[in-house]
Amino acid sequence: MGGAVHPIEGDPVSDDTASTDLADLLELATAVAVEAGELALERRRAGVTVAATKSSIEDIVTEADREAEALIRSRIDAARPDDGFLGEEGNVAESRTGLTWVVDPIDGTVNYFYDRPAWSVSVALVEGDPWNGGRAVVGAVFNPVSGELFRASRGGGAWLGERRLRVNEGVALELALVATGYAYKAETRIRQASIVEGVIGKVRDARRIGSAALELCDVAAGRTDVYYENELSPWDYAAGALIVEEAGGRFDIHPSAGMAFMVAGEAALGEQLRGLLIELGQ
Ligand code: LIP
Repeated sequence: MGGAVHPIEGDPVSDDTASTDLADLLELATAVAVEAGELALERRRAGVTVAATKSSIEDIVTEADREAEALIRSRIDAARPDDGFLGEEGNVAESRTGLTWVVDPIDGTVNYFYDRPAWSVSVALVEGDPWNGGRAVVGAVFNPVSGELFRASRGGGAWLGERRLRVNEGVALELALVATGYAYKAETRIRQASIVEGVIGKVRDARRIGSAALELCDVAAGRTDVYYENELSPWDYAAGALIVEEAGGRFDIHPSAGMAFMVAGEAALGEQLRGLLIELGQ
């Protein structure tokens, strides 16, 4: 693993966190992300069907999503039974330590369903309320198809394998490669498309993976310059946001008269993009 890892400093939430070395927490996050990712890949190779839909007919869940989240939950409960848990597929537990594991067992579910090689397992440990200002202290994002494992600990840097990650700096908006994503509801996508129409002519180009966690890791790795999206949940971004921050970038969620949106990237570029999005009525 790359990078020194520091104990949780500052105002520890409890004696438990004060004495807990982030290295142990990061190792746990990594181990469960890789194990769940390997399980999901095995299920993908055997063939995948839709188990149910959620917010819309496009918002699908597979049995593998549920099985991977159950695996992660069982491993975390065995190792750290007093921590909270917030999983996309419904595993929720109150925290007794002030720490909550925030998990997307398969981020990029539609890509997974279509066997497109762009999906990931995202595991973060968040200090505070994941829905209201909580910040990850460790995070791991694993792409089982490519084998790429992105990791970060607060103060310990962001890593892809042994490579230290750094966001692109000094990029002007008009030369920025911008990533975004779209919601599951058609009426929201129509609004998002109108925003993209206003952005696309003012930047280098736009990209869309279909996994927020991988989009954030791409920003951290300098593969795109900046990423914005709205209607994401903590499980989509908790780990990737820490990876971006530890790569020298910012991750901000901006309230808006329209739809609140997040922006991730180098600070000055993120601010330029925020201004454009607000101007476009985001
Ligand atoms: C996905 C996000 C992606 C977004 C998709 C979807 P899921 O999460 O990672 O950024 O554009 O609409 O929300 O549902 O695959 O875990």
